[in-house]
Amino acid sequence: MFARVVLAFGITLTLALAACGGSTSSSNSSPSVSVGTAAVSLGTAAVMISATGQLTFDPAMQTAHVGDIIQWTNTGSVMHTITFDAEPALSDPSLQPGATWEVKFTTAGTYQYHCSIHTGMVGTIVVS
Ligand SMILES: [Cu+2]
Repeated sequence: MFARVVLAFGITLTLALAACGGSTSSSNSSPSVSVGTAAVSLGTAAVMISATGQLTFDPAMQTAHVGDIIQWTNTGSVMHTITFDAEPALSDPSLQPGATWEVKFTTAGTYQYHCSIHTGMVGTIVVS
């Protein structure tokens, strides 16, 4: 229970800081790492995944090809994150309801991710 309270406070603080900076969201960054790039918009999505109000990624297991734009949409009413286990720089720390986030992998591999807010909300992208 204590951990949940701390987590909620941390989210509130993050949102407040984003507002002070004149930025609507930390999602405005466009991180790029050796295996891929991420941004709010990279182009037309080839693969779509929903971050749902049922606290799932749908589909949880998704295949894609190198160079495909993968788009997550928050279709629920609570904030989620898209946090890559091994590539945290590609992550979206605050996917607001209705918002989207895109990632394009330039390297084949299996990329596991989760929502750092909701325990058990996990997904996998297999890029070939
Ligand atoms: Cu979530």
